[in-house]
Parts: sequence; C-alpha cells; structure tokens
Amino acid sequence: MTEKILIIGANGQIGTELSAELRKIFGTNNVVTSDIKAPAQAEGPYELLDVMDKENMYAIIKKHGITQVYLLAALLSATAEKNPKLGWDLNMQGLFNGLDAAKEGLIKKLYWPSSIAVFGPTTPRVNTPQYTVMEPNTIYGISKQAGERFCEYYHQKYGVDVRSLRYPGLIGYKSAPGGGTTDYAVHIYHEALKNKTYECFLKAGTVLPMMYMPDALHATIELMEAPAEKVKIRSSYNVAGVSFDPEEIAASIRKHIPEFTISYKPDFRQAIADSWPASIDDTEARNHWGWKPKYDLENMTKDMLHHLGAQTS
Ligand code: AKB
Repeated sequence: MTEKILIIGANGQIGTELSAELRKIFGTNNVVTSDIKAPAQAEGPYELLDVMDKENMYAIIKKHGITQVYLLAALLSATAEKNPKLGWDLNMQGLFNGLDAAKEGLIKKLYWPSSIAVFGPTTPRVNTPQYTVMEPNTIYGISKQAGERFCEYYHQKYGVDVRSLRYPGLIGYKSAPGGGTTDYAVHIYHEALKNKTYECFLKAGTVLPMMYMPDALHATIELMEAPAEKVKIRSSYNVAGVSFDPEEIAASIRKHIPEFTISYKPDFRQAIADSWPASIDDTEARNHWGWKPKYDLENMTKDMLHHLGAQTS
C-alpha cells in the first residue's frame, strides 16, 4: 500500500527540508504539507492547519487518506520562554491530537520530535546517556519531557506506533531556524559570508550538541522506516552528531574565511544553554536501528559555506 504522508509544521526549519526529502522518496503527491500559513512556494499538495485544531487535522487526514503524520509544529526553547502558556498549550495539544488520531486508527504511524531540552541542570552534561536524571527547567523542555511520557504511554496502552528523536541543535542552509537556543550555529555562517563578523548570544566555551541537517533527515527517515520491532524505545531516542562551542565553529569558518571574527554578548538564552548537555551518548539508537552520523564539524562547515556562498553569489 502506498504511504500517504502529512507533515504538520512544514514551513519550519525541519519541515521545509523533510518535505522535499520525503517527496523524493514517496512522490510529490503522496506528501501533503501543512502549516498555519501558506508556504512561500507550494511544491505539492498543501493544507492550512493549526496543529491545535483537532477537527481540521482529522478532516485533512481523512480527505487525503493519510497513513503517516510527521508532527513538527512546536514553539522552540527561546520563544516558549517568552510565551510559556502558548508554548505548553501548543506543544502538548498538538501532540495529543496526533496521538489520538493514531489511537483512533486514523493513521498508522506518528513521528514527533523531542529534544536535548528534556535534560536539565542536574543531568550529567558529558555523554548524557539515554536513561538519566531529567529535570528540565524550560517550558519547552518540560513540554518535550511530558510529551515523551505520553508517547510511551500511548504506545504501551493503546499500541500506537509513535517514533521520536531527541534532536540536538540543527544546522542547515536551506531554511532558517525559528526561536531556538542553538540558532546561533546557523546565523554564524550567514553573517560570516555577509559581514565577516558575528556577535554571538552565547558565550565562548558554551559546548552544545548539534547536528547537520542531512544527518537529521536521514536519522528521522531511517527511524520511521525501521521495522517496528527494532524501535524499542517509544519515548524518544538520543541521537548525537557533533558537539562544539562558538570558538570552535568560528575556527572552522576561519579556515575558509581567514578574516572572520566573533564577539560575545550573551543574553537570556545563555541560561538555557547552560542547563543542557554538552554531548550525547546515542548507543541505543546505533544498536537498535543502525544510526550513524556522516558529518563532523569540518565537513559541515565546508558544505554550509559552499551552499550559502553559492546562494549569495
Ligand atoms: C532549540 O534550541 O530550542 C532547539 C532544540 C535543541 O530543540 N534547536
């Protein structure tokens, strides 16, 4: 049977790239994109959808005979801190609507992203294991941790096939990040090419786990395509790419743009970054369904600058 996929939050940083990738695999017309606003350019079928509107979500699923949903709509860490009530409501209500659609048999499979934000200041920071202390102190982290518990609950109680990854900061050249604490690692490349200098909102020495978008896409699709028995964790999987601090990413850029300079003006996002892990142990993802990243910092910088440079020249 042909899969029919609905991507919710398709205009965002992951959604933009994942839609294109899934359309290559499943065919343009088998992937319906949706978001609260119309896309700048529609590359295939799309619907307007507020993830909190359950009735409309169900109607779209029925209209297109959807079998799988990628539920990406969320308020990220920095934005949710500014609007905690909306952060909680949107992140949780959206997930419940997706989980209920699967529980009621409307769809066969649900993908929902979690984040390294589920960890908190009491979590071991280096090589943070899959199972450890989790006391997140951001609204985003609290909603992701609660979401993970609900995913596992719906799987155990109702047999819902829900799959999830704890994304680190994601870095890509095709789409802009939207309101995260790790966004600096995308902006820095744009500013390096445009102005040869960047003022960073995190301080030097702030090491965070990150991942290049092609690795994030292949992790997501591999997890969704893995046989169900290999997906042994139904809360969310740790996945690691690269870890670095702003000095290290600046040094990797300087190998291509020697005059590049970085300065520091930490803001409220510093406290969020300080509560998160520096590096992630993803042994379970590697062992259960064969996860392996392809990009390190040097390869990623080379590729980012190449593609962004080509876009600006
Ligand atoms: C954020 O910074 O909020 C996100 C994340 C790590 O989930 N990029």
